[in-house]
Amino acid sequence: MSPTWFERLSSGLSRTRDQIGDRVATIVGRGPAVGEAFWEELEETLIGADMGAAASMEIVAALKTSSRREDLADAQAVLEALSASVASRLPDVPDVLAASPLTVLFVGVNGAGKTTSVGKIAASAAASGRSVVVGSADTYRAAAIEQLREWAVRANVPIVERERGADPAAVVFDTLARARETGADLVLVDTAGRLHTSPDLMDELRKVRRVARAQSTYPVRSLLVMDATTGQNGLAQARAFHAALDLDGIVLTKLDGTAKGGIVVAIAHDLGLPIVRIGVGEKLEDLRAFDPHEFARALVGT
Ligand SMILES: Nc1nc2c(ncn2[C@@H]2O[C@H](COP(=O)(O)OP(=O)(O)O)[C@@H](O)[C@H]2O)c(=O)[nH]1
Ligand SMILES: [Mg+2]
Repeated sequence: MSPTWFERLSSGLSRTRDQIGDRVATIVGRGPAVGEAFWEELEETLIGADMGAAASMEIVAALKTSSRREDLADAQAVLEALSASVASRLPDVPDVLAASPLTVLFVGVNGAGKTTSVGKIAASAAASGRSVVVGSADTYRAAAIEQLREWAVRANVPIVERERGADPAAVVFDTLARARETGADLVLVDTAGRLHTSPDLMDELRKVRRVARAQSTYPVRSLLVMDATTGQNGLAQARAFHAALDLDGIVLTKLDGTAKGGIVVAIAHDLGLPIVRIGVGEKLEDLRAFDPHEFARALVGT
């Protein structure tokens, strides 16, 4: 039998979980006294998993006040309290992608997982009966057009593209025209990777979005695709993208390659944006909706 989503998620987060679990076992194992040193080390452990200093402090402070000493008698009790506290800090909101009709722009730096995420989301939406069109607005690299085409074929959804070097806004224009003709209810637009430090490229994205809004009555959402392995650096990028584009959510990829899965907590704390999808691998079935309780359990390991 192929592994369930929770098994894949857990396996993807194993490096983070091992790190948190081992540290908690060590610090609890040092003795029954849950003193200042214990709390300090717990906080360091959370910061080490990339939850961010502010969120880590808040979590530890909350655990400290809510728990009487005997409640945290063993590592298991600490992990359970931690899991509940993490889950309570993660946004539990309706799926941004469930809206219909909808146009979604996928933005982010190179290699974050934009093209594969568009492909995976297109495939699962089409499989669940939605009418999808994808637009290939990464016109900088011929390989990107090629790559999205492969996904579109696999997902059995129409793709709109132009030649390399074409104006991405023109691709979006065409894509929305196609969506209108075919009555598609979900339009997914891949864009070229760009650094948040490039004002010209940020302007280009704003233009793409303006055209998307002008060309159709579908609401337009902008999702940042972010590579979880980039940690706090990725978070700084996310802040800049959010400031420039007023994002609607995050697609967080590559949680399988990192011991820093706590970045989810930092994203929620610092950006307050919903995590729309999480990725734990390269396969189609490795990208799914985010569930705070499920995630906290897989992250902390209770
Ligand atoms: N391990 C892992 N690899 C991923 C994940 N998401 C995407 N990738 C890989 O990351 C690489 C870059 O992805 P791509 O979609 O081309 O990034 P883009 O430049 O943002 O369009 C590809 O090899 C993907 O298969 C993930 O969740 N886990
Ligand atoms: Mg790409």
